[in-house]
Amino acid sequence: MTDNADDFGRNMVANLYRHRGTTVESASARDAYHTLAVTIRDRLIERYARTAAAHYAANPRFVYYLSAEYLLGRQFEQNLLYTDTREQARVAASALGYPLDDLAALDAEPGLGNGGLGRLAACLLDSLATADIPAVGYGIRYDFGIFTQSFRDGAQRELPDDWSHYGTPWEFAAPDDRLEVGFYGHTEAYNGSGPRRRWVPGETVLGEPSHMLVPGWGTETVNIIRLWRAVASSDSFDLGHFSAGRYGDAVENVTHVENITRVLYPDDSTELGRELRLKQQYFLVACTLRDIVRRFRLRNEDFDHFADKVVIQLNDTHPVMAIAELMRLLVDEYALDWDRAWGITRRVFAYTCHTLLPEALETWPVSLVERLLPRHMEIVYLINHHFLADVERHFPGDHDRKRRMSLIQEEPERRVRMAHLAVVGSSAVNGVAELHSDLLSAETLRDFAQLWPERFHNVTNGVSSRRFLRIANPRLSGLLTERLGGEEWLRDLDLLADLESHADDRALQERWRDIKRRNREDLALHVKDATGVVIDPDAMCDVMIKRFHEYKRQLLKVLHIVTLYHRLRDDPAADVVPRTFVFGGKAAPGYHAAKRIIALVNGVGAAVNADPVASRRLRVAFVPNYNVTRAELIIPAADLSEQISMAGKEASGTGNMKLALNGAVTVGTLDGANIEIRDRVGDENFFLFGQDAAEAARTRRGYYDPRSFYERDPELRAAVDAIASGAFSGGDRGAFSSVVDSILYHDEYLVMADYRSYVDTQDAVDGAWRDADRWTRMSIMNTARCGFFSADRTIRDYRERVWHVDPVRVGPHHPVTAPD
Ligand code: RUG
Repeated sequence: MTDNADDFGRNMVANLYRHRGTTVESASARDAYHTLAVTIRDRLIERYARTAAAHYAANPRFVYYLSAEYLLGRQFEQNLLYTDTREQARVAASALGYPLDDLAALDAEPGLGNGGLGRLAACLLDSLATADIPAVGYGIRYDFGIFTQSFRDGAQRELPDDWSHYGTPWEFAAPDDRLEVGFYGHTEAYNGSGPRRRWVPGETVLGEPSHMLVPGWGTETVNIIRLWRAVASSDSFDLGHFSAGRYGDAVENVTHVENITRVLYPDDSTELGRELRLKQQYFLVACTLRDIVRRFRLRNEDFDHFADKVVIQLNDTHPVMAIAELMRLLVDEYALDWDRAWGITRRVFAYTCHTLLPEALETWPVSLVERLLPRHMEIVYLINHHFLADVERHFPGDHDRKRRMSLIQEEPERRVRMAHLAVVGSSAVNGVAELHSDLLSAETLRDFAQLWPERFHNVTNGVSSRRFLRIANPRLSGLLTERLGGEEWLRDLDLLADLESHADDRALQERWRDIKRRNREDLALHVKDATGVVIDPDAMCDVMIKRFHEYKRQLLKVLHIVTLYHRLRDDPAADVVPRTFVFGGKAAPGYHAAKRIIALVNGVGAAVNADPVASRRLRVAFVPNYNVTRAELIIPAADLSEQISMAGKEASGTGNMKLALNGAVTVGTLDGANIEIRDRVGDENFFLFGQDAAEAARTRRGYYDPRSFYERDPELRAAVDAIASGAFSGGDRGAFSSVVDSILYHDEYLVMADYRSYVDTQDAVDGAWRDADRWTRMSIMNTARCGFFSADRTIRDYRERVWHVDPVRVGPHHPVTAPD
């Protein structure tokens, strides 16, 4: 497709008529946005058609990535960049009377994800396409995604995130490809080619696919992400009830079905909520596997080649029922014998574990699985039977080991262990940072790593340099491109290392500082708009952006802020470096302890910001509704990156990588990928504090008395007492008593034990900040040495260690003839 401004403009006007049915004179901003997006999309669609044709011709092994969430971020800017049409789009937008940036701001961020897991999935899809790997991402098209966060009296409020209220130009629905998914019912024996069993579902719903395009950068490849939505068949609507005026009853069935894909991670604190979650997981898996088998059969017949053409990457435990579902398809529907089906299944799947928290390794009550998915329960039992026989062969008589490894937990309630099913049914298992993978093998999945050491790998996470540097931080990327002599670094992030030898260059340092300052100015405008808080763009921008969870220790950060506040209150001339503390993050709706911490951050922020003395140096801004769009604003402005989880708890982190790449210096524990960041940037460019994983584990195992730290450390005591006294809750002493009690008497995440080390390290941060040249050098070194954390490298690791797939290059003139 030719791409001069005239062609682009003509194409856009034609699209305005065709897609919006309106004219240039009367086009609203939304008409203009939509039309522009469609015009950009036209460039991608043509590449996608060529990609599909190339894939069809090559019949390669595909990576199918299964994930409950994708945090894609806005598509508009990215697609402009990946089609290289920014200038044409700018001209065309102004011909319709709108500045391009105003239209870009109308682009809605798809609410399909939640946190690091979902954003990682999006980064990996981007890098897969960039590496020309044939791949499809499969997920759920949630109506409302996670939730929109706002604050009322400092407390989190959750509102539905109606992200596709106006429709989205990036999505193609395919109602013709709907398929049926069963639930409940029973299984029965019957005579096919010999005695067989089959499932007779008690309820069926329709899964409707849509897809979005996933272009690669600097290549012709455009892959897709295919998303499933539950839709009710027309006979679900009860006209009889409706005619009788019982409107609620009339749509009850429709609602029941469509609730399956209403929200991401429905609250699972009730029986019904848990059932809905499992339903959702199976819905994704059932639709996806049918689609994968369909795609395989476009070019292949014999299932013995299935694993040569298919690798299915399970992103955490949410899609793990896929293992039982593939066995059901192969054995029950395609009549393969069990051993042959199992051999294929095991070769096809690979599993990424993203956690060390026992509560995040899902288990489902056997009674629930039996009721909702009766045939799958039988299949899980059979897999378990064969597996335990295998364990017995390797470890004869070791009953305790069999109990530990079984797919079924017996006590206190019989439950299916999804992580065990994932390991047993996969050819590869990986953790997401070195420490994490080591701890998985040594502790969480030790029995499995002893049985099958060859299955266990590490693949350290990575992030998209295109989104988090090039798009998010145009000033810094402009400088990098200029210094590195072109944009090749966007494909090979290791090239950033060339900056290292210029880290002391005065002119570079000046520009570096200027860019940070201007990014802080931009952030200040946004913060003022979003929170009303005025921040000083010269103050150090100290950033903690991540989900709220006790193990991540936002509470430790709060104690530090209160300590600085007290120092200034006690001595207005105290030597405290001006800082803006920027927070962003949501807490799960049912996670009350995390929600109290959110309220505390807001309470402390209100007190600090209102204090005439403290607010001259310190400001606290909690940006509501943290998402990819907000991340793209905050990260480029950050000077200090808070990565302060209790060591041994954070699997990897990816915000730590994005921040370091943008020149923020980390203050952190030896947890997750912080360790690898520190190894690369150097000890002198990283602020380390606190207990490491082994020490933390020892502290937790031994006699730990958090109160003794409180009693010994006057600053800590003052901070805790202030919280307990109601100083940050309008005098209400009860408001944060649960928070205070938890750290004084349990302190599961060693906030008290690490406080002194943290505060002293923060004093050292102040010292480094005062020496502007030293700080700038540290900042440059962080960017220069973090090329390893590119998601492109992560994809290379997956290819070599897990997937064994080859790229397929898409030519500029590939014939466009293939179905998909
Ligand atoms: O908490 C982890 C992060 O440490 C990690 O960086 C990210 C991507 O690997 O996944 C996060 N995660 C883990 N999100 N949900 C889970 C639950 O298993």
